[in-house]
Amino acid sequence: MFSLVGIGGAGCKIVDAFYKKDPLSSLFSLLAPSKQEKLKGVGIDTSETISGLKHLPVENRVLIGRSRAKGHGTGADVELGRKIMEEEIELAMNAVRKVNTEKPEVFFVIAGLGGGTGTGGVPVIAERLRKYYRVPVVGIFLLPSRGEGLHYIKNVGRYFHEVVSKVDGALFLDNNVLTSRGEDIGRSHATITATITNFMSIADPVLVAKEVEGKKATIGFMRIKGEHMSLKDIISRMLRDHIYINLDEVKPEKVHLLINGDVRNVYGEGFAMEWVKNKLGAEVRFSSQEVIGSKHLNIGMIITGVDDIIKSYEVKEEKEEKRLSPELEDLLEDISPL
Ligand SMILES: Nc1nc2c(ncn2[C@@H]2O[C@H](COP(=O)(O)OP(=O)(O)OP(=O)(O)O)[C@@H](O)[C@H]2O)c(=O)[nH]1
Ligand SMILES: [Mg+2]
Repeated sequence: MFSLVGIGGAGCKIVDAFYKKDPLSSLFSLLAPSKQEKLKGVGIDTSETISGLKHLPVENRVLIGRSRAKGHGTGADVELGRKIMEEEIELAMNAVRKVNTEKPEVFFVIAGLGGGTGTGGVPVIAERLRKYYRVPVVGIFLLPSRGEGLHYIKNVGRYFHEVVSKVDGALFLDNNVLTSRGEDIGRSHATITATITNFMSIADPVLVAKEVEGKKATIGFMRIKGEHMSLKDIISRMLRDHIYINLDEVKPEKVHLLINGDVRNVYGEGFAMEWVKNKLGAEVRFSSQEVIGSKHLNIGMIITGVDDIIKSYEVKEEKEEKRLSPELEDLLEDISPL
């Protein structure tokens, strides 16, 4: 069993999406307890937009920083986001404790990096969750599109290492991958949110936590018709269309493919392993869950060792103040203030 904690606008929207009832799962709920019943999620934000969420039960939402942020968010002020979370950590933790009547095996803390509430709040709450529950806390972090402005990018560069240091493993999905292909930011948000909820619907959370322990990673998901298909074709399609970090910037160490469906239709394991080794320099592992007769294959991927994504955020700090020439400095020293 896993539990979700969403922080800031992005984190809350994604937790909300987990609670969306899809018609198929409510059909299955006649046979098995519905996914929603087992789902444990809390959304924490400094913005009133939290009251506009569609699916997350109201008692699972926490508005923090009423007096400092006045319900308008922090305006990408990370130090303010941190301060608010520190001041109201008990309010946030109480909501988490109330929702999690049983101790979960893994926590997923979800936030967009670059804004103030998520970037400032994650280190504070992740640390508390780890201490209190003593289970792995995995981060799911969304990265900003370049079009959102330099301030967001700088915030990522500045706070990246701190945020990552407070979780047991971190998954990154970058909005910039989709916007640089011409998608608008709204579509990018929707696609990445669906990737996360779909991936989690087929992945074992304990396995994910083990796989990414101490690492930086990304995830992908796709659903294809379950016709005869080579593993190499599946992997190359996934890498081309459904992975949301720039693979040219990183040196992955391992690719783990999770296949759920009628796996008798899939072939070519050895060739696929060779192909990935040559293309990415990464090892490949496969796990499958056989669902005989299923018309679709649900495919998930975990790519670990994407540490270099931070490199493109390491923007130089403000240019050093221009030094005055020594002659001018002497001259200024001579002019005594009035
Ligand atoms: N993938 C995805 N990214 C999102 C979504 N919503 C926001 N983001 C991204 O998350 C980053 C941070 O934005 P927010 O979550 O709105 O920021 P915040 O944590 O609320 O911080 P403040 O509003 O500044 O206090 C931005 O780069 C957004 O593009 C979403 O639904 N999906
Ligand atoms: Mg916000």
